[in-house]
Amino acid sequence: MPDKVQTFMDYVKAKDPGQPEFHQAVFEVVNSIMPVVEKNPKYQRAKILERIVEPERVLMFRVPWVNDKGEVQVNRGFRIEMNSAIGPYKGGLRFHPSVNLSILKFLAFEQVFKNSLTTLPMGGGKGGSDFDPKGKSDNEVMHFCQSFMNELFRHIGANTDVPAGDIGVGGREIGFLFGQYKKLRNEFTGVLTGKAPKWGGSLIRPEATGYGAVYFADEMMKTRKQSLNGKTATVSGSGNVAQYTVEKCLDLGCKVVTLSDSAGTIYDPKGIDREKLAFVMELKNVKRGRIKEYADKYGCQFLAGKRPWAVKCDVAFPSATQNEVDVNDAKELVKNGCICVSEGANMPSTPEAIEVYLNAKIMYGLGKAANAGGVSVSGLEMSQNSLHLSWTREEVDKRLQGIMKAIHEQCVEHGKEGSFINYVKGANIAGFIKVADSMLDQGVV
Ligand code: NDP
Ligand code: 2IT
Repeated sequence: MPDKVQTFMDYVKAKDPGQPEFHQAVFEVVNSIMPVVEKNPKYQRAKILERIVEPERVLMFRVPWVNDKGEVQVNRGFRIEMNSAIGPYKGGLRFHPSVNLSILKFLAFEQVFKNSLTTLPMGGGKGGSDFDPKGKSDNEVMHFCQSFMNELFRHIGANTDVPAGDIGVGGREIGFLFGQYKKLRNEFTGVLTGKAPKWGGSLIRPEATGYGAVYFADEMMKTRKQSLNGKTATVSGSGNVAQYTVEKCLDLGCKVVTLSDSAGTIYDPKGIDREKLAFVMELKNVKRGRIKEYADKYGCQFLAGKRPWAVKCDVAFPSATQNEVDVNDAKELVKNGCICVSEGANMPSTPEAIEVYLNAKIMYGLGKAANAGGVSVSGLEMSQNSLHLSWTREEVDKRLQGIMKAIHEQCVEHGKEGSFINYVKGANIAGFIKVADSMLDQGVV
């Protein structure tokens, strides 16, 4: 590790010990951008690095609610308002028992650079709770969401901070959160994205992250005169991002052979076709069941407790959670002939796994570039809300494709190393420069 990066990481770790995911996310960015900072004394004088790792505001609050048995439950709510240099704080809410300050700070930090790459005016934020929606009734989820919003509402707004979904937060939760916000504020505004199209949501928002990750993979493949058509892909997760990754792969003639959840992986060598995908969507979004039921129904293998990375593929789409691809998984992927990794999830690859991809010179699209389609269409939802109109599917999809192309171009511009494109470097530098220059313009605030 270069000296300057080491010194800065020592500073971050001393200030916030016990936040390993946050340190990991900061390291990845700082390792890419240090040469830019060293060449630009203006960033050093303005202490841009020291300021950019310090959230503008961190909110933590009690979320009490009553379950169906009449018992009082207490969860913890968070919102990290990381950076508003280029627009209102924007980013999802995660409901998962593992949620803590370190995880949300890493996600908020990533979001700052991701949102900068989208070309849209959005700052970075993230929030959520250690609430576990698994096994809860709709009624319990509603009461939890209402209590969560009873505190969050005073900190957010269509021009201040605009939350959306992430793990454990989909259309159902956004509906309950929006209903409570509207009741408390007595105003109907675009304060959340991922709303249903009937009441202000954008078409293609549910599809956008998965579609975008596939569009990004397609852009990467084009740089080597290849395409996804006829290729085999592995996908992890079986939630929102994974489902629409499969759908767009099918559109482009790419066969997907795996899906997973925290209990294991299904391996379907014949490929997940549209009928099987419809089964997965019903299973996961309506029945809220486990992916093993796919293996039971279609008579394929269930790899209990395993991730998909030992399955041979040309392209991998990690779409579940952080650090789900470790160094051994990455070696296995490369050994089995994988030529492209496009991350639907946030920070799914460990730093050591990323080194494996870069050394093997495979195409590696990191999350903040490859999964930016979701927040991009959230940005388009904000635009439509401001205009009080809604665009067609075709219009939104066309804009999404244009944005994914623009993100890819920025990565090429800043990440070219001879004939190789280092997307890590490209995305981090491009994302950073816009935010850093905006911070300079706005003075020491
Ligand atoms: P969902 O809640 O819809 O699905 C999450 C999926 O990942 C489930 O299959 C879940 O399995 C699995 N998963 C979650 N946590 C773990 C874990 N600790 N170990 C193993 N599997 C796990 O979430 P999304 O699809 O929305 O999000 C997936 C990823 O994509 C996240 O990293 C998120 O941050 C990222 N992302 C999401 C965007 C969006 O628009 N929704 C935008 C950009 C990125 P199980 O049911 O067993 O928990
Ligand atoms: O990680 C992400 O980009 C998201 N969860 C989506 C954020 C958003 O505001 O749509």
